[in-house]
Formats: sequence, structure tokens, C-alpha cells
Amino acid sequence: MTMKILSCLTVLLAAMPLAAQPTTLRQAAAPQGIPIGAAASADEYGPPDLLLNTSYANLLSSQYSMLEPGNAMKWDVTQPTQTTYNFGPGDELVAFAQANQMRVRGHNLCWYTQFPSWLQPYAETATPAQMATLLQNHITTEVTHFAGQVFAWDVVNEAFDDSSAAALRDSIWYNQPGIGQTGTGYIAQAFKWAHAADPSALLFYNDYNIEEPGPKFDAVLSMVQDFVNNGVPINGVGFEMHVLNAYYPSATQLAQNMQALAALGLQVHITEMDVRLPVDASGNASAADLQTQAQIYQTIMTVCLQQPNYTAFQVWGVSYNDSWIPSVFPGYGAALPFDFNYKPTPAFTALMTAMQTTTTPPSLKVSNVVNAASYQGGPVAPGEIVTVYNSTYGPATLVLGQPDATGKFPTNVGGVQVLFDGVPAPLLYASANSGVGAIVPFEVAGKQQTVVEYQYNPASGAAVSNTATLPVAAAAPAIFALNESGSGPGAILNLDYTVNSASNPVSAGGYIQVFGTGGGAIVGGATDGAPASGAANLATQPVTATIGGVAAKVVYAGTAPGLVNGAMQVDLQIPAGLTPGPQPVVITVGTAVSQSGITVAVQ
Ligand code: 9MR
Repeated sequence: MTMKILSCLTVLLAAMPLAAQPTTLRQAAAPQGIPIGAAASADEYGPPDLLLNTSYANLLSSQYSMLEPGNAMKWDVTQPTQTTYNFGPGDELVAFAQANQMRVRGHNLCWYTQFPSWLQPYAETATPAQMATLLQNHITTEVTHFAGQVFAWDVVNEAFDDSSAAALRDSIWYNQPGIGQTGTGYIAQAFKWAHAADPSALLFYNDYNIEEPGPKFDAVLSMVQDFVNNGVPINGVGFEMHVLNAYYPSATQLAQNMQALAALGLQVHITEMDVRLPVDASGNASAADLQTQAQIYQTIMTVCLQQPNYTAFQVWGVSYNDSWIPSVFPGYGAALPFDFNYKPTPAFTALMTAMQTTTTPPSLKVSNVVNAASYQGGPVAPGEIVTVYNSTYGPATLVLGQPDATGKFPTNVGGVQVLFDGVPAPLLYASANSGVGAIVPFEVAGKQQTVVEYQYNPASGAAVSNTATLPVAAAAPAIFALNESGSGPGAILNLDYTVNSASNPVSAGGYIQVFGTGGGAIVGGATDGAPASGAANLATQPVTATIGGVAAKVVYAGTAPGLVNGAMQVDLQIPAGLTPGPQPVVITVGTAVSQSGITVAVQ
């Protein structure tokens, strides 16, 4: 049966097609394994809706692979009264992102400012217990609403002040009246509530002026160290990076801070970069200042790309037109890589250069490990088939893993081994250029993190071994695309085992088999690297699916009999009433959702 897809699985997985010469930021960022994003707006404070401005929308979707609502997910927008929520603008931004295969960073759940008008007066008479309930409800409601859509949250924002003591800021959540916790306890509590609402989302603490050593960074570091030691679910720290030509961290300082967090197994996202410049009455900067600014962008991006725990980059605004700088720092502006005409500035060229010329130093980076079906990074799940990029260390030509007589894949291919907490992963193939196809051992189930070790012992020459710490989730589903690109027509069979396609569509009421990975643990267990002997359900429940946005009946979700354990098969029934043509297929396992952009041809 199914030869076209199934016997070719290793080939299907074997190589991420690398774009020719990249011309956009998102194309240049893709081979580096990082999403590159911009803060974005819809109409959260009323018309006009920026997403309806085609210059804005086209620039956002063509240049960026990620967006973060600059305001639409903050309290003042999302909870306009104590009993009502408004997720409309956030939903609009999420829909835009999904339609353009972009990821969404959520910002933010707990901050000392930007409140709806009722909140401050409420806090003035509320008890800590009432404040705790309020914050818990807000976090739970918002994170649940965006579960599976927001891949990473700024859970708590800017909690430390700028004094030399770097004290916790006064806030209604901390001490006025606070939620009844001392010190950083309220922050830890916020992370726990967010994690409970979406265990798949990556959780970040976000702040400014922590890009270089100093008391504020020390305060953040000691807090997150305490969180890691005590099992508070935190995955990383956001460095805002609002800098100016006269003040920015040196390469050494930035690297030092990122390494201090890497030592704790934490990621770093650059979350809000802009470099503000003195501007004339029309908002334009001098050519000389633009060149200096470009150098700063290039340095920051280059340093970050060399750090193993760097997993996302973002600027704070799409173009000069929507930057926050001129209104807050009169006389300053021109802070972003695109100008008033949505045209690239020297900073754009500098970012492109950094992404195209920075080579991977001898280390495994968190961003090097991506889902083999979606090419997206994030938490790894038990049995997930991942691609590990490590361009220097591997066989020069592709070596396929040869299954043994029982069909089990080896754990050493071409001298490469990938270990998860010391357990060797079955390998499908290995190549210095196209990466290594590895299957996350089922042994990671139930863990919060896993230390991944990449070893290369060539027959001759020096062995190398590097580690990176990755978050673990119960599931991280993604659907294979037929053309290996991570989006477009899915690896989907119709009921007669022929490949679904525009010329071979499925009708309403018909059945399809969708192939992916990242479904997580299997009921009854599964042997690493062995072929699935029969149908066995995913252990993470529930499994749901939509086709064309309409709920589709899940007939089966589990192993793909005959394929290696870790491949996921989901059988769906096509709902009635869909428009003929390609319709998006989305599978949710627990709270984790497959990537956007995979389609099935419907008749
Ligand atoms: O860009 C945001 C701007 O539109 C708002 O008016 C402002 C209000 O506080 O918040 C801006 O975004 C901030 C972000 O949420 C946190 N870091 C600093 C950003 C710039 O102020």
C-alpha cells in the first residue's frame, strides 16, 4: 500500500529544501532555525485596522515569520471590564499569522501598567486573595483562549526597577496589595498558572536593560535560577533590546548574559529590538547615524546567532510609521529596518548580512532541533521525529540509517549519535548539510527538559560533542507536507491508499489518513526506533482536528503501522459543506496544535 509516501519516509525527511539566495528577512532566518518577528497591531484601539493597510500587511507577512501583538493581548484590551474579555484583535492577528505561516509570541499576562480603567481602582480596595483570583482567572482565560496558537508567552513583564538595587517594582500584583506572595513569589505563581493553562507554550520573563551585566540582570538571573531549582515552569528570558546609537551592549557583554542563562538551560529571545536615532522634523535620521545603527543591528544578530540558546529575534514595529519611539522620545525615531515608505533601511541589509554570513560555531544550538514535518522549533515530544542541523559535524554526503533485520533503526549513522539525557536516539539519516533525522526517545516522557548531546566521531579526525537543553512537552504535533517544505498539500492518503491531491480529491463524508509526527507517548508503550507493529493510540488525549476550520471526526490517532514508532497517523472524516479545493488541516493533541498551512484537496 501507500508506497509513495510510506517507503519514502526517510527521503521525505531527508532534507530541508534551502531557498536559493534569500531576499527577505524571513528567508534569511529560516536556515538559521530562528523565527524573525515584528510587533504588530490590528485595530485594538479603534480604526484604522493596520492589517487592512496592504503596505503594512504585505511587509509584515513577506519579511517576518513571527509576530507579537504590540498591545492586543495586554490587559487593557483583553479584559475591558472585570467580567468581560475581548480577544477579537488578538484573534485577528493570530488569523493573519496563520494565513501567512507565521508564529505568534504572546505579550503579556502580568505587568505593572497598561491596565483597563477599572483595574487600578479595584486593586485599591481588593484583598490579596481577590487579586490572586483575578490574576489567575485572567491568565487562565487568556492562555486557554490562545492555547496552540501562541507558541511562547511573556508571562511577566518588566518586574524589576532601574535603581542600582534593581528592586521589584511596586505593582498591584506584587505589593499594592499584591496576590499574597512575597518577593518573586507572585512571578513564580503567574508562570505556574500559565503552564497549567497551556503546557505546550514556552514561558518567558521579559525585561529591558538586561542585555548587559549589571544589577538588573543579576536580579533576573538570581530569580530564574531560583525558578529552575524549584521546578517553576520557565523556558527563557526575553531581552527587549531597546537601544540607541550611544548606548548598546557590547558583543562580549551580550554573549556573557546569554551564556549565563544557557547554563541554566534557559533560552533567550530578543523581543523588542529597535535602535533609536536623532531625527529631523520629518522623522529622518542622518546617513551616518543609519550606518552606525546598521552596524549595531548586525553585531547584535551575529552575537545571538553564535549562542546555543538563542531561539527568536524580533523588532518592535513593522516600519517607522508604527514605531513607539517618536511619541515617547520626542526628537528620536528611525529605529527599525523599514522606513516611512515601508522600504528597507541599512539596518535591513545589516540583518541580512548577519544571517547569511554567521556560521555555526562548534556547538549544538537549541534552534538546531526542529520538528521534521514543520521545521518549527519548540518543545520536543516523546517519539517526535526531529531534524537536527549541525552543519559542520556530520558526514559530507548523506548516509541513510539502515534498519536491522527486525526493522529497527540504528543509533549511530555515519559516525553521528544524538543522545537525549544519555539515551541514544534512533537515526533515520545523517548529513553535514541536510542535518540528521532523529527520533526523540520515548524515555523523555514526563520530563520538563532534556539535555541533547550531539556526537560526531568520524573514522579519522577529532570527535566532537556538544549539548543543548530543550523543553519537553507531552505532544508537539506536525503534519508532513508532500513537498517537504513544511506547508502546502499534506502527506495524506485517501481511503483507497492513493495520495490525496488536487486531481485526486476526497469528498465530504470520505476518509483520509494524515501522516505526521509529534503525537507523543503511545498507549502500551513503544520501542524506540522499531516499526509500529500495529495500530496503537496516542497516550495524550484528546485528539481533535479541523478541516477548513470545521471540526472533523477523528476516527483513529496513533502509530502508523509499518512506519517507525514516532510517525503519527490520524484518520479523519471529511466534514460536509466545505468549499471544493485545498482546505487547511489542523490536528490538536492535548493542547498542542499542528502547524498552519497544511492542506487536503476536497471535492
Ligand atoms: O509599543 C507599545 C505602545 O504602543 C504602548 O503605548 C506602550 C504602552 O505601555 O507599550 C508599548 O510596548 C512596550 C512593551 O509592551 C513592553 N516593553 C516596552 C515597550 C515600549 O514601551
